[in-house]
Amino acid sequence: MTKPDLLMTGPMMQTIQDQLAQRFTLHKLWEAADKEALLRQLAPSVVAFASGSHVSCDPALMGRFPGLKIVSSFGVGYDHVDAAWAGQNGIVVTNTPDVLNEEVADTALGLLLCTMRQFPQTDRYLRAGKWLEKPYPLTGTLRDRKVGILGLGRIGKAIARRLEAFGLPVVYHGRSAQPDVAYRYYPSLVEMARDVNVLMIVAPGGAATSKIVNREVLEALGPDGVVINVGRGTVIDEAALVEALRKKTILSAGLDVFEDEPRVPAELIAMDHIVLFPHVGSASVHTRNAMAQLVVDNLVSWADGKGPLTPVSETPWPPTM
Ligand code: NAP
Ligand code: 8YV
Repeated sequence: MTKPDLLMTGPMMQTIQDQLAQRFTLHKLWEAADKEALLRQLAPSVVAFASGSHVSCDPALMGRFPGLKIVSSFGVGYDHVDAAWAGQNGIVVTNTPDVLNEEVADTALGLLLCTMRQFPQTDRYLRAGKWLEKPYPLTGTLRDRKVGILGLGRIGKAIARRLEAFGLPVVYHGRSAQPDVAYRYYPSLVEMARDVNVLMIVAPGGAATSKIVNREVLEALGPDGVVINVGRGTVIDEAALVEALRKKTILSAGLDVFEDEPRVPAELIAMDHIVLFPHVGSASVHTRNAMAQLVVDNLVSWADGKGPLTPVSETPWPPTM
């Protein structure tokens, strides 16, 4: 039996490559000396993509493959894939939801604790021999904090459960209230920011959320306010955040995601009162393996005629159109 042609748009975990090579004829775009020639050669035959966030799956790329039927993307966020266009063109897009909820929620709480209690800075202080001179200065605290979650979805709820265990009140903002959720809902992000002193961002990227955490929201958060972002860098107006941190109109920030990764603004890197992680929310061996398996399982289930396992909302399965 001939194997269907699959294009891998950029390097992916070895286990994904090994498993997919058993079921598909795997073409690795990043290894091609002449990428344009490979794209031209494969245009008539490719039916599937496996994709990370390194290459944008836009209409210009997907549109070159008239037989393309599925894009299996690594990660729960899929802002690098034009899923609306895919849906309109009979292509199903899959992501890797749920298997990373607890890991990313752990990271969010770790980042919040590091930011409030300055743990990375205390480590640097000890290693620099400064403890021999005097104790580390007293820090801020999680006590008396109220957390507003922007994006109370799968990961947001896992974060909220942890915050409850820490004894912190939780409220949330999204496009709509969730009837089965007991936390207070704010239809207005600015109003929520005014009522909390931690803004926990775990909303997706893309046009609808671009820079929604803007100067007005940061001003509403106020001088005791802390921003934690494990969603997408594009959700924050990064220039406004830098200005707020520089002018101390907010207290601090803990950031796992940035507007133009892996480039991080020099102004942020120079600030010692904030905490920066290199997008490690889901980055444990355990969780990355689970995500990898879901990328493979989606493609294999689809190729077996059983349908994709986790299609995104823009491309429901079976297709409705
Ligand atoms: P999810 O279950 O779809 O939750 C997303 C939440 O965002 C929903 O509650 C949704 O509420 C809200 N939302 C969506 N669009 C919005 C908008 N325009 N304005 C305000 N709220 C909006 O997704 P998830 O699985 O929790 O993942 C969330 C995001 O986390 C991912 O998309 C990804 O960007 C990020 N992430 C980051 C890492 C990392 O390593 N740092 C790892 C995994 C995921 P409504 O529908 O009510 O608006
Ligand atoms: C991954 C993520 O680090 O799932 C997501 O949306 O942001 C992370 O889990 C990312 O997808 C890997 O590129």
